[in-house]
Amino acid sequence: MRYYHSVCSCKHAGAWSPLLSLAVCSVNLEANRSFLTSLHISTQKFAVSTVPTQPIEGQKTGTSGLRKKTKVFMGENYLANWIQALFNSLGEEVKGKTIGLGGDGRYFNKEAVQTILKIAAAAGVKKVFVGRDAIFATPAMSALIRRRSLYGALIMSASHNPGGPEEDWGIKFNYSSGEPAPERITDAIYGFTKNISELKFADIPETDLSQLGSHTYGDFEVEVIDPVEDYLALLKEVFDFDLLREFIKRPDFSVEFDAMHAVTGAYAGPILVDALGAPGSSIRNGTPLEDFGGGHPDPNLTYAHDLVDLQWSENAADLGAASDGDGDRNMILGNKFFITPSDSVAMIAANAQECIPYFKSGLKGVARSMPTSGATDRVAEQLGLKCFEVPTGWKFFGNLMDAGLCSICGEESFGTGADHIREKDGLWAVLAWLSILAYRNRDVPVGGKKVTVEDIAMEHWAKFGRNFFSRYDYEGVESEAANKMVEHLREVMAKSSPGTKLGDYEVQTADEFSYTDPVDGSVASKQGLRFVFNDGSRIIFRLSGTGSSGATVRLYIEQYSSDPSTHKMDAQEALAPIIKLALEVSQLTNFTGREKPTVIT
Ligand SMILES: *[C@@H]1O[C@H](CO)[C@@H](O)[C@H](O)[C@H]1NC(C)=O
Ligand SMILES: *[C@@H]1O[C@H](CO)[C@@H](O)[C@H](O)[C@H]1NC(C)=O
Ligand SMILES: *[C@@H]1O[C@H](CO)[C@@H](O)[C@H](O)[C@H]1NC(C)=O
Ligand SMILES: *[C@H]1O[C@H](CO)[C@@H](O)[C@H](O)[C@H]1NC(C)=O
Repeated sequence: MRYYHSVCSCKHAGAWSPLLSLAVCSVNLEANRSFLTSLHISTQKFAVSTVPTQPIEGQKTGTSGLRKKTKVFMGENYLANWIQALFNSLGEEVKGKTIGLGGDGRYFNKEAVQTILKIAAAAGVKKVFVGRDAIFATPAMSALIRRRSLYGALIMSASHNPGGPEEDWGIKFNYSSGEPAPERITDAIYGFTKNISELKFADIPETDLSQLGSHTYGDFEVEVIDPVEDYLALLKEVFDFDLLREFIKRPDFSVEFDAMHAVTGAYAGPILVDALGAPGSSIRNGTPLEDFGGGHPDPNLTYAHDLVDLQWSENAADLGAASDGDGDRNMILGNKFFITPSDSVAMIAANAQECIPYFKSGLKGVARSMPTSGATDRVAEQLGLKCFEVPTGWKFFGNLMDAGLCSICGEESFGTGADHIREKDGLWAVLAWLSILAYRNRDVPVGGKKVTVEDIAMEHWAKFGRNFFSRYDYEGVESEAANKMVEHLREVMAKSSPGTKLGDYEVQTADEFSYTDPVDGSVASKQGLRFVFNDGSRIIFRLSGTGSSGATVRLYIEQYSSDPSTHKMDAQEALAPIIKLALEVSQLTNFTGREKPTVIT
């Protein structure tokens, strides 16, 4: 149920105190009067309080917004300063516009909404769509922006970082109109945080976020909406819900989705259970909690251990899946079987045209981030599609999609997506896998021999070859040591012309990855050091976060094999020779003193 453009919101004010509703109504009556007397639409404003403030250090904003400890954000004016700086930098342009607002359900989101609404109203925003209970998954917000042509949206999330008063909080602004470039916006926000002197708050009451409905305060409107509705409508356009429903209700099929007490808990029920008919018991940790139940909502083999334990037990579901804090990433498991994110994007791409109605006229192209395995390239080659290799960061995919060059894309870091939106999309990936299973099993009678996740992977590898892949992270390496290792690698690369032998491998290219965006011509350089070998194997090094707390060295290793007799091998076993080579070539242990990685994915 939704109420559009209500003039007086008294009738939706049931949950407010009588005093508050009265205040709202009087504002609205005044709004009407001014409409009648001046014959101008929306000239009447609510009162605006100006509160002096001072710049606060450390509000440097990146393309993914601002992320700090929750306590820091809760400090006096900290959030308000940043929000004010954002609206200052948007200036006149944001006046009269509609934006979206929501988050991943973490602690402090609901409080933050009230502050943001007051500053947005004072800045001249016309309308804000807020998710009920301040909930909005990142991909669902992208869907909302596109379906309702919003000016932009604010998303409150610190992705997979833990939530709670002692943990993390974050906010980012997604600017949809594309101009000026996001970097220019983020620089401007930062600039304003450094010279900010006053905050402007509209004197409007707190909005009840627990009820759907529209609230009008003068010429400002807040509409509390169902955060699932637009997103679900979009998914229904992408997937064959009838096929999925028929499949899910089979007594010999089971799916298990772990929402990790994060935002997809609010989506899994309406989508998997209500719309697709999965039993309620197939969703675990399905209630979004402000502290994610004390967990780390990161869908990987370590943190989704509940699900992993289940999938390696006698009670394993046919498809096991998990999503992260804000709903943009995913992990896919079969019965005692892990689909690497690199394989997932390749397998979805290979099956998309047949199994997913949205792609029925074929794919426009595919893309992967540079460190992601080349499995997708093999699919593209056989299907005659263009495959783009881009730096890490979703905006590179977004550009390709806006230009109509890419339909499906993915990253090794558990991000998979398509051009129905401009973010990675966790539940989309789950429905994509369900679609493949449903389609492949459409003629298998109940009780017959089902095509499993593992079968799909084995068939895929038989057809395209297998790109064994693993990532080694060395966290907290001394920055200087890491830099020296990179210098050393650059020297090795300089000597590794095509045809050079490194151990048993013959170099095809050894370079530092640089990318020229085919759409806007921008250049991203120094995106990682790569050794690509003639047999399709690769060794890649990337360095991140060289700061006081040290750097993280990421080593990505990939071994290609077209020989089906190897395809059942354990990845670490298959990769052992090339890992050994990578460590020799880089002298990693010598430089960093590390015998073992901190994490192996
Ligand atoms: C504050 O910083 C912004 C962004 O750098 C700049 O555009 C603006 O002119 C500055 N305002 C004042 C009063 O210095
Ligand atoms: C690595 O250690 C070995 C043995 O200590 C030494 O001979 C070699 O020079 C070192 N290499 C580098 C690059 O530091
Ligand atoms: C899983 O995610 C956590 C939290 O982001 C990370 O610290 C850990 O290294 C990851 N583990 C694996 C196996 O990727
Ligand atoms: C914001 O979202 C829109 C719609 O999904 C997308 O087109 C745009 O690229 C996004 N912008 C950024 C900076 O993420």
